[in-house]
Amino acid sequence: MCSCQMALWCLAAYLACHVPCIEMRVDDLEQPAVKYNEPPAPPPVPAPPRPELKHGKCYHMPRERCPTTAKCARTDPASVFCCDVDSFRLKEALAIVMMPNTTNLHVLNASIEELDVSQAVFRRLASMAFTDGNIGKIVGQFPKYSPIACLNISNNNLTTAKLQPSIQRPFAYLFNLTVLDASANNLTEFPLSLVQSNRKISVDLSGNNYLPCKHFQKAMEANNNNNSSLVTFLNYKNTYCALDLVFNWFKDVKIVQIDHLRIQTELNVSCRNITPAGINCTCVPERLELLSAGVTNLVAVDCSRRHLAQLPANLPPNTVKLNVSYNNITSLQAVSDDPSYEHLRQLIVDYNDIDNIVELEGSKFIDNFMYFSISHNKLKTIHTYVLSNKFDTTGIFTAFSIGGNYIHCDCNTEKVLKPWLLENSRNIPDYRALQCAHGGPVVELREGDPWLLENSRNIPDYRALQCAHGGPVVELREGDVCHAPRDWTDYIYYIIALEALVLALLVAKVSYDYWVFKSAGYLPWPANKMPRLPCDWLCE
Ligand SMILES: *C1O[C@H](CO)[C@@H](O)[C@H](O)[C@H]1NC(C)=O
Ligand SMILES: *[C@@H]1O[C@H](CO)[C@@H](O)[C@H](O)[C@H]1NC(C)=O
Ligand SMILES: *[C@@H]1O[C@H](CO)[C@@H](O)[C@H](O)[C@H]1NC(C)=O
Ligand SMILES: *[C@@H]1O[C@H](CO)[C@@H](O)[C@H](O)[C@H]1NC(C)=O
Ligand SMILES: *[C@@H]1O[C@H](CO)[C@@H](O)[C@H](O)[C@H]1NC(C)=O
Ligand SMILES: *[C@@H]1O[C@H](CO)[C@@H](O)[C@H](O)[C@H]1NC(C)=O
Ligand SMILES: *[C@@H]1O[C@H](CO)[C@@H](O)[C@H](O)[C@H]1NC(C)=O
Ligand SMILES: *[C@@H]1O[C@H](CO)[C@@H](O)[C@H](O)[C@H]1NC(C)=O
Ligand SMILES: *[C@@H]1O[C@H](CO)[C@@H](O)[C@H](O)[C@H]1NC(C)=O
Ligand SMILES: *[C@@H]1O[C@H](CO)[C@@H](O)[C@H](O)[C@H]1NC(C)=O
Ligand SMILES: *[C@@H]1O[C@H](CO)[C@@H](O)[C@H](O)[C@H]1NC(C)=O
Ligand SMILES: *[C@@H]1O[C@H](CO)[C@@H](O)[C@H](O)[C@H]1NC(C)=O
Repeated sequence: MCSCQMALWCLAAYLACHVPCIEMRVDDLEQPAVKYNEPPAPPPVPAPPRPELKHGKCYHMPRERCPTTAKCARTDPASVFCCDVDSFRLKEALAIVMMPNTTNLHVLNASIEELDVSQAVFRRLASMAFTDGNIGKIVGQFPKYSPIACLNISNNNLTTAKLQPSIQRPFAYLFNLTVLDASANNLTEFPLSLVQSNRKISVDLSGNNYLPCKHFQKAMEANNNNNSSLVTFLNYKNTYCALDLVFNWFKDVKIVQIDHLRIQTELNVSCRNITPAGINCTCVPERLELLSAGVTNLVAVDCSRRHLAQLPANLPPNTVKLNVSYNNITSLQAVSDDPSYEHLRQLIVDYNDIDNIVELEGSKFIDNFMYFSISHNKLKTIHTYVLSNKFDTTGIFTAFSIGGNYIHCDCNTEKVLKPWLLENSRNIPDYRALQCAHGGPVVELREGDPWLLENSRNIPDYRALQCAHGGPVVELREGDVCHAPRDWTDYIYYIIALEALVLALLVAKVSYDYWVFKSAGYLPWPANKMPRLPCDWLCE
């Protein structure tokens, strides 16, 4: 670890313990700057009148006020301001200008290889600022009980490595520190020791984009007994943190604004409210979206592999993605019924036990979805009408995934579903993986055949009863599924033709018999062998 950095932090903490009223101290520091604005500095004012106080600011002078005659000058009895110095000149100038009662120091643009904070000249400072320079290293340790309340090391090209060669916790002794400005550097570690002393502190870490988010989260979670945060982030909006691999909430984003952490904390709370209770879904911000109402955090919820028998309810507000893969869910009804599903755009229910999508008919989800994956379920039919007009080429691209379902295939499947799949293949990337219910033994169907199993004792070769089809729906051939009905109709035609033929023969025979009877006077066989019937009398 960087001992230099730690030393600084220790020093800050050390100083902090000596000042009871921090705010007052900071106010005192501000006052000199205001006084300086009056051009002629008349004899020191006896009791400082304390004009406007800038809370959370160290003694700080702009470049225009740089001393012209020397490197350092007193701007008021308690404050010293230096500009454009190197280590040697700084030492020299401070030796002259620092008084025992000097409590404020601002050094602008110091080019120093090693800044030793343990020097006696800094011992009495309550406000110490080394800004807008280039500091090679910060060494030494602030003395025990240092009164420093405000420390500004902004914009010095500092890295964590430069902060801590020798001492582990640089700010450990800064017990009176209430403001730390380490902005515009390149620190990679957060001064966590600052938040371990149970004191309130304001820190500005903006412009250090490589500080791990984990550290910020810890600092944000640090509360005193009163549940108010110990750490206030100055320049909050411009403070960013880096997500490392473990803290992998925001997938494609490396550097995020720290407000995302607060959002995540709130999200964790609503995530725990998902029912059934205790299923430990994880909820992450999916992305920000500008809506008319302002910026909205869209949420992705993952409840996969939770042994759920039904869809979870009471999702966090603005849930747009839900992953409930690998559960035992049988129904999609909640998607239509539960109001917390109304913003859903992506639903992943792979590897469940759902047997139809009819429950989604007319739901908001069907109108809105961009991705719906229901692969490896127990769908028996694809009710394509539920998805009518969904895959129009206009509008947002929509993907639907249904592979790994073993549906019941018949002629209708071949005539309706197969063309539908082919037509929408762009939107159904895995359309080739939609299967007809197994060819192969009926009893090895996913559901089996209960009747067959029940009566297996009486049907010794029950295992040999085969299903007709198997294989991808798109490879169904008309001949496989539609031949039975066609045979039947063909047969009907044969029968009709045969009947017509028989009728014609009959008519011909009767006509022939009549002609023979009329001309020869006898009836040919078999008419002459037929018994006389009552109606025959009528004929004669
Ligand atoms: C540090 O602050 C405490 C109160 O917070 C105060 O009593 C003490 O005098 C301060 N220490 C110094 C050295 O100013
Ligand atoms: C620290 O110094 C920077 C750069 O000069 C300045 O912008 C900032 O306001 C100072 N911070 C505090 C807390 O005084
Ligand atoms: C600080 O000390 C100097 C000389 O020791 C003195 O002139 C000045 O009045 C003192 N200032 C205050 C505010 O006490
Ligand atoms: C900072 O000080 C160095 C000398 O120490 C000087 O060369 C440089 O110009 C100064 N930078 C600015 C911005 O004035
Ligand atoms: C910042 O420090 C590095 C060394 O750590 C140095 O190479 C670089 O020139 C410095 N940048 C500036 C702007 O001084
Ligand atoms: C800041 O630190 C990061 C990581 O350590 C490094 O990649 C980057 O170049 C540094 N930036 C500057 C300006 O030194
Ligand atoms: C909690 O905060 C309130 C006001 O915000 C304050 O009156 C009270 O003393 C605090 N309690 C503790 C234990 O800090
Ligand atoms: C802090 O405590 C107050 C009551 O003391 C409570 O109303 C508030 O919700 C709490 N805040 C957090 C963030 O827990
Ligand atoms: C949110 O909860 C997850 C565990 O589900 C935890 O790892 C993470 O640290 C929490 N984040 C915040 C900001 O509380
Ligand atoms: C959820 O997490 C809690 C504690 O982390 C654990 O006790 C519980 O068993 C988990 N529940 C499930 C369903 O994993
Ligand atoms: C859904 O969850 C499963 C299991 O955790 C995972 O393998 C899959 O990649 C997730 N799918 C999406 C689209 O996030
Ligand atoms: C859920 O399904 C798995 C296999 O898919 C099975 O092992 C498990 O027993 C089922 N759980 C319940 C509660 O049905």
